[in-house]
Amino acid sequence: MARVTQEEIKDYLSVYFIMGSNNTEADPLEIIEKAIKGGTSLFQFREKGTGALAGEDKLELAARVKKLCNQYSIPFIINDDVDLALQLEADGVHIGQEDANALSVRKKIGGKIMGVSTHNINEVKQAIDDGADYVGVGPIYPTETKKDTRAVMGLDLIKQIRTLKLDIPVVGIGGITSENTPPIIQAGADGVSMISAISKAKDPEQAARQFRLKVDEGKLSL
Ligand code: 3NM
Repeated sequence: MARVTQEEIKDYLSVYFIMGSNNTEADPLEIIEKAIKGGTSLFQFREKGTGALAGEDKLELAARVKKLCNQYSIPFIINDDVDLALQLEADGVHIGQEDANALSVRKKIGGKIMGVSTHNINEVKQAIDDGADYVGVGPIYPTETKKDTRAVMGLDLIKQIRTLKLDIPVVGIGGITSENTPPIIQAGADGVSMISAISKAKDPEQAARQFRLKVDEGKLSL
């Protein structure tokens, strides 16, 4: 697979929805389809934490979600599980600092999209050296969804990346709602990622649409 261009990545990061089956009481496929209809630009399959599926069940759900993403032509990315991403021919993987080494992941996945979670400027520089296509920065705001996050960091790291003119697309994560999205884009992020603000929304399609509106407005105002 040819490497996706940086401009394409920036566009994909706009409304970056992440979910696993344990992030909703409803049918995950229904939530994801609504989120895509509302304007989700990339989906990450993150089957982690209490009640997460494993083995065949995880594989089966991932395959169905991949099909859905293909149907709507948005990239399908898998969290952490590089072997599953290769098996399903996903569009990419996202790894954290505690997951596999980014350089070895890049070698395994060739031109697929690789995102890396980062929490300070050294991790960002390392991710760039290792061949990341984008970095995730967070938690921007307090979150209830992931229990083992680092300290809440606000917008400082995003601003630092931009001040230093590091050449890497950036997406914010952690406690993000459509209401608190504008300052993240103003600070220089290319997009926002979220779990609960869409997965637990009464109307996931409308929730995604609000995010899209805020991100598009924010980017236009820069
Ligand atoms: N990673 P919500 S915060 C998966 O800080 C994840 O790296 C984080 O969920 C990080 O949008 C987080 O519901 C959870 O706050 C985001």
